Amino acid sequence: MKIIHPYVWLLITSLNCTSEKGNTQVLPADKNATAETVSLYNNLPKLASKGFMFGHQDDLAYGVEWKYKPGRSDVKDVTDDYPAVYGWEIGGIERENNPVNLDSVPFTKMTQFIKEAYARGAVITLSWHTDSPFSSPSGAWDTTHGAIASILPGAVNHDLYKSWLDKAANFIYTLKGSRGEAIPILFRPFHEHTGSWFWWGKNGNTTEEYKALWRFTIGYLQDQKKLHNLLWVYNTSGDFNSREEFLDRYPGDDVVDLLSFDAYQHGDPKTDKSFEVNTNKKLSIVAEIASSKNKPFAIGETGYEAIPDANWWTGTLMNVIGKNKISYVLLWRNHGFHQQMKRMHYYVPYKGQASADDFLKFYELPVTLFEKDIRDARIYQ
Ligand code: BMA
Repeated sequence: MKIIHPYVWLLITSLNCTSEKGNTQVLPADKNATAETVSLYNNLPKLASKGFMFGHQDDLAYGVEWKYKPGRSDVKDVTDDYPAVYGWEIGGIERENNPVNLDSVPFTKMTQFIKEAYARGAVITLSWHTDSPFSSPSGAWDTTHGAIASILPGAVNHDLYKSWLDKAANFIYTLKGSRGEAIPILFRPFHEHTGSWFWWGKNGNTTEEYKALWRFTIGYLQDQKKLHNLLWVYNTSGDFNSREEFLDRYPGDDVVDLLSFDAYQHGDPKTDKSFEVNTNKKLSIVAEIASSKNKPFAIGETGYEAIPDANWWTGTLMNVIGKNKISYVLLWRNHGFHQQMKRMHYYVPYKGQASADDFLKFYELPVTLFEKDIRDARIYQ
């Protein structure tokens, strides 16, 4: 038997806290996280030992052929069940008096959808395609270099950035459960940062600037805005090939709760297996890092636009995930026909869609967790 030195023992126990129920709980990055947030964080690995939660962006707001129909969801139309995870996007909240996000979803409706889903026991994650600080409202895709440097403390756009965080916090304050408790949120800001398509991306900013932005943001939202319901999701794009590359701009174990990356299927999976093989490899890299850091991990975004392959769910996505014990996989939004893109833009089947039967098979697999599978887990208690 290994003898543990008393000092090491003290260190181990001080990293954890003990709940009223006597269970040892792992604390998230926010040491003042609310009870529900701590419970969710501790339930993520428990759920991951059973399977992975299925998530969908904007699920309750619209589907391929509908908009704002109470209770409706393309996932539910096909499976008679709701997703276990809901992704919502707050891009646009930083604009002055702006009632809708960048995809025209009203923030008041978003609040309602989030409350509804939380009341049913689901998990909420938020992303933020924040405007560039240089020419608001220019969008997240203005990649003019030096954007991060311009919003760090002391820099020319710092007050502007703080005013954006104030607006985001005001929105997050509206997310309350029936007892007035703050709804826990998996917060995934500055996502796909290893790519070069967003202003916070790799090309236009140094590693140290990215880390400083992350650390300033978490500090401001926790200490100034008193938000204690956020779990912080670190997210890269799918372009890393090693532990070092994935962690290049990692801001630190003390400010990150979950690890994730985004990767999309392109090309025909029937003739080209590279997405499946490569994404599975990347997931294994992240799984190893997550295990060494004792943190849950996830696929932050994925999908095959318009899902032209009838077997993509069981034939490709299941192989991408493989044996990796991810917490969740989030499929991107079901916009329907996109006027600017001039093509269909959706990632989950609607009733009658080419991959709907396979999606049902995927749904029925014991490892895929939808709302009915997690309802009894009482993840917030
Ligand atoms: C992208 C597309 C865009 C959308 C953006 C933010 O992937 O879906 O149409 O504006 O995400 O949600």
